[in-house]
Amino acid sequence: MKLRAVELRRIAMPLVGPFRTSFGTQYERDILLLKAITDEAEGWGECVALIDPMYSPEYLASEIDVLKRFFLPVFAEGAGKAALEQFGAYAVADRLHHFKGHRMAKAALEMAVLDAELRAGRRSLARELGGVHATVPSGVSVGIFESIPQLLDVVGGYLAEGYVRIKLKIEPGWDVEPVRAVRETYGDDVLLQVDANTAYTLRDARHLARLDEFGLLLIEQPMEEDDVVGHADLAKVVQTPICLDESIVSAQTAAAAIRLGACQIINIKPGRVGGYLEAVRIHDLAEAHGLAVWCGGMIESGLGRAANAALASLPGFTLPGDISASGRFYKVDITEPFVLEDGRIRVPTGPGLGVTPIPEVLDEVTTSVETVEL
Ligand code: OSB
Ligand code: MG
Repeated sequence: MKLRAVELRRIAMPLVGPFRTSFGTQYERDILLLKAITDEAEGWGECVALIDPMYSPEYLASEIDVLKRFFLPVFAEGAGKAALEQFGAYAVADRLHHFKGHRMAKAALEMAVLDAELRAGRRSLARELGGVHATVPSGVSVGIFESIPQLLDVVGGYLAEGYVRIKLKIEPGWDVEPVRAVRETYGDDVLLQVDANTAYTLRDARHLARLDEFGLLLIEQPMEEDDVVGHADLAKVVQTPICLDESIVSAQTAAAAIRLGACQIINIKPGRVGGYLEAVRIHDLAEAHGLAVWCGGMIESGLGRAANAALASLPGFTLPGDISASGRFYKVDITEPFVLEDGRIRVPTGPGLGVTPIPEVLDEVTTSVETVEL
């Protein structure tokens, strides 16, 4: 396959409501989409970087810059171009490995090339990655609210919609009481977990152990991303299984975290780890070690949501992911919306991602487009 050009498109989509986490509040999602234009087909990539470097060091403008300045030129000529022609999507991570970080940009480019290749070969992403399920269970991530009654209302609404797992965002001052309230109101059968997005330190270990009585599935990334050893220490104090998100940026960091006993569960986000192909490696590694994994979310549009559903259909994804219906975040999605069916999301079966942006909707949310010829 010959990569002729890559279109970089920024879109802005309003969220149905503010989404507050321990690192900030989002009202709108600004997303970079890549379209790989090849001699055989076009493919879509979605960059999950947020507008600010608050979740990870990456941010949208940095990813656009690194793509244009360093990554795309690699495939314009010489060995990079030849590798891409011979190995397709597998060449992307390999030829970009010597550039540090910016995994979300690498992942987006790999996703676009992979989608183009699969569309050309009429193979689905789920089939390509090793998926085995036609649908995946759908969990929902619930932000921090001003009051517990407000939170209970929102959680009740999601349960009524059929979500099979609730994840509560927590931070110091919003942890034990909201969890207790949800348990007391909705019962012990609700699959419930929490996500701190690095808001605590090891000094909070005793406090976090107070969550043990609520039978949570897991506590996600309680401490800083670099504090892998701290998570191993925390695991000795709290009974709730520890799940890492921000700390796991590659199969190598996953292997280290597993060896140290820093986590019993891994949240796999393809963007954070440099792409869907690396995500599969982490899935395989975790499976070999007997760890459960689940697919995280980055408030994706229908494109990223489609790819995440494909990934989550692999056999080691034994916990419900943050793959909610499009309507959880967006009134209008740029693709056919993903909907809940009995608490599950259908894995697309068409070529590549199996979904395509609806041109009129895409145009409406687009804030800029530029094309880099290769
Ligand atoms: O930590 O999982 C997270 C959204 C943005 C950045 C980080 C996270 C999240 C979520 C939302 O929790 C997950 C989703 O897309 O449903
Ligand atoms: Mg998280």
